[in-house]
Amino acid sequence: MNKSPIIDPATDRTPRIWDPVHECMGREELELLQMTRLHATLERVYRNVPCYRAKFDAFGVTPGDLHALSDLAKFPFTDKEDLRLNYPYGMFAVPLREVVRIHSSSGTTGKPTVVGYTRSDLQTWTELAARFMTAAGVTEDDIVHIAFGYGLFTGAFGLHYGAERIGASVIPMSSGNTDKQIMIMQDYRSSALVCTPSYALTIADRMEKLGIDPASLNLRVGLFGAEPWTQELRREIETRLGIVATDNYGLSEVMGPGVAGECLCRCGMHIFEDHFIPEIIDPDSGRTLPPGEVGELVLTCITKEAFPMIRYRTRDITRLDYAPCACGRTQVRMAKTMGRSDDMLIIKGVNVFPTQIEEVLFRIEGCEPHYQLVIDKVGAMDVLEVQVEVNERIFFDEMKRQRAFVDFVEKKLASALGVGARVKLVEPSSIKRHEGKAQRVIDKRNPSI
Ligand code: DLL
Repeated sequence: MNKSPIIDPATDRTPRIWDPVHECMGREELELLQMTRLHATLERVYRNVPCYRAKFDAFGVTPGDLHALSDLAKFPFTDKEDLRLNYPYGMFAVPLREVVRIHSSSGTTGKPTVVGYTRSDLQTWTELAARFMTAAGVTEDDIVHIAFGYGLFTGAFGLHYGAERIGASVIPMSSGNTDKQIMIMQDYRSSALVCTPSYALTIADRMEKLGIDPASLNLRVGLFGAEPWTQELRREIETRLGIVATDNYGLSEVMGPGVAGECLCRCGMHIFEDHFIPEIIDPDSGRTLPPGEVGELVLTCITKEAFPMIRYRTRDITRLDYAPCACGRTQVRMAKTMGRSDDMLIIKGVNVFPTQIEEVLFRIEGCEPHYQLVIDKVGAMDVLEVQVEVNERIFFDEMKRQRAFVDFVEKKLASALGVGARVKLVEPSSIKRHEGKAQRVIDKRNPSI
């Protein structure tokens, strides 16, 4: 069944496909399956979740109006506000008695989002995590080091059960204490590292400081996700840790990790369309955009029992690619996210994503991959300051050379962003490091962010 022509560079083997029946399904057959599952889900939420019934009624639609997949666009969106209004359990589609696990998402403001899983939901989640981890090259021979925090966050548990399902040996390390992480990696011969890409970089920095050669470790692959990161950061991590770095995507409201993941072609993350229907919309008008356009990802769960989201607005900006993938999987690929529509900075009327800044900084020799953005107002004018660490070689004593370097970086940023930014060079290791998701933006115009 495995038609994959590619070779895992880390193991020199042809990678497996965990569930070829579903991952390599023809589009027609997949759409039939989606239609059946979608119809059943709409019926169930209309019957069991008062919020969905009220929203569908207000829109003048019922599950009976679904005659084709394109009819999904007739149904209303769901967003964080619906979850907030129905906090904590109001959106559950089964009685609490049937819920066996509760997680919650790290909200930036207000109450967190509460999500639940039935026993069957947990099985699905485990299978999907096994799918994307297998796609990244993880096998039963791996020692999977999980450096996500265990707790309400879905990251650690999601990948933990996926790795066990594959038959790998799992180290439930949790987050923090970087020196201990490194010691365990050395002593237990960890081969797969699971964390945020920014924490992988923190580990690489610390190893460098401690004089530990990554080649002396057994690490070969990284499974990184939970925050936006660029191809430039991927290359940096790969070079510094000597691994293949893969991306995986998910969100608590929809499942946690296991919504989408990269295969070793690393040209986008396959969305598991037999469980989630993706759409791309214009975030301002809500209009559905044609395939290939950049916009906000909207996801509909079609197999979840406890907490099925219908047309959930993820706020993540990406594009979908339906072209065949060399790995043999047929499921659509989503591009690395550019950021979130609500993380998008509007500087003097120009839309700027932090990842655009990261791309520029990473290409400049001398800039370290640690930066922070501070936005403020001077009078009525927005001012964006990019604080970036520079390596010791470049932290010139000579003012003139330092000024020339700052001018150079400012010019590069202005041409990439279409708006000016002030650059402030800061000393190595002076920007705060994060063990989980990095927080790179300080917006002084809006103190709640
Ligand atoms: O971050 C789930 C997860 C855990 C995914 C571990 C992957 C690995 P939340 O805390 O609810 O859930 O945050 C979800 O994180 O809407 C995106 O904005 C962002 N995000 C998650 N994965 C990626 C990724 C988990 N690979 C929010 N690239 C999402 C970019 C990501 N952003």
